Amino acid sequence: MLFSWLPACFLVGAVLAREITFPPVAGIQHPIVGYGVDQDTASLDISQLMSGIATYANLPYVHCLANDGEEVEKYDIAVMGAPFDTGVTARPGARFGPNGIRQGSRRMAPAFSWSVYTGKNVFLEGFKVVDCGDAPLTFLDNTVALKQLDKAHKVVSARTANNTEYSTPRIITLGGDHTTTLSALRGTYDHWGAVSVIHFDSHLDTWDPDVLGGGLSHYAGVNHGTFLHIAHEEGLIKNTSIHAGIRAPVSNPKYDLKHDKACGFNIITARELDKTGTQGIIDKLKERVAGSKVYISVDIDVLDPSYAPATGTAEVGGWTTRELLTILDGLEGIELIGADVVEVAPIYDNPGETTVLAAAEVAHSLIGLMVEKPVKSHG
Ligand SMILES: [Mn+2]
Repeated sequence: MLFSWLPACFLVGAVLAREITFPPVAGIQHPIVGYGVDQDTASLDISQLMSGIATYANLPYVHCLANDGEEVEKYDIAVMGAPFDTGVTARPGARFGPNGIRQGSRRMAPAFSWSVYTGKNVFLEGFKVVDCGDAPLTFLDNTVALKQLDKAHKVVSARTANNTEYSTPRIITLGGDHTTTLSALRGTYDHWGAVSVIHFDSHLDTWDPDVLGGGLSHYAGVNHGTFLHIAHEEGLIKNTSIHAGIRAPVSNPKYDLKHDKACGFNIITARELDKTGTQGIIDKLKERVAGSKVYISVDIDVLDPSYAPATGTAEVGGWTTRELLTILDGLEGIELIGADVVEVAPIYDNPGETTVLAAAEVAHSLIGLMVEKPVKSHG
């Protein structure tokens, strides 16, 4: 009885298979799924997700770095790659991070992004999110490369946003090694002044350049372990900043920790999560940055190497991807003016793409925080 309908089913299938009607070429080779979907009736041909050029989450590509005078499509949140990895102290390879993260996001698209947790679709909340491609950075001279990245941030954030009420676009940078955050903070300073940084990382990254590399030359002192010291020195960040997920050893317990505090940071260690749960971490982060504008930097090495093996300076004993996403989403309501996910070096990933999938979802969470709380710039 149970199987009596099966032959009929096969018959229908066979007939349908003979009557395939191909869609027009534009339908087969749809460049980007992007926007233009009707929120109520949005349907998606999922075969389109893997076609065309890979942008982050199949978002439209916009030439945000076009020359003066060229017309540029407007946007509110810009995803921009920073292919730079010559400021690392361990494994290189993060210059391929931006495209790795895009690859990790190929199954994401505005038409397929309603959250089962919130019921919302962050891409369809009135703020236009686009992919600007990568900033052009030389790999032959770090000083020049970082100046190029400074400029890219200034150009992309200086355009008038698509939303009429909130006129300054916000940027999510796909790293790149962690040095790239320095350029992002120089960019946000122009529009929002000094900000609190929530820094997800296994390492402090506030090392004094005289201790980490700078003894050799000034050039060597600007690297992925010192950029927060430099950001503090340049007055870009507030003394209400905080690290989360710290577990890597320090070289001098007295000096390094005192110096970290002087740079404006409190520390949440990785194991604190075992005691307080994710909500305890969320509460502590929110309390620390209350009343200030916030920049979130996510070094993917905050995750345990079992969840993110493809990174420059892996440290065991970290958080799970679910824990990190719960904490990020729990920060809803903060005034997020810029963010990044960095230190993704795809060459060390596994065939399951564990790291780039995690990084893509981290960026998705960061976009969600931006959309939930629009922020007006001061000029
Ligand atoms: Mn870092």
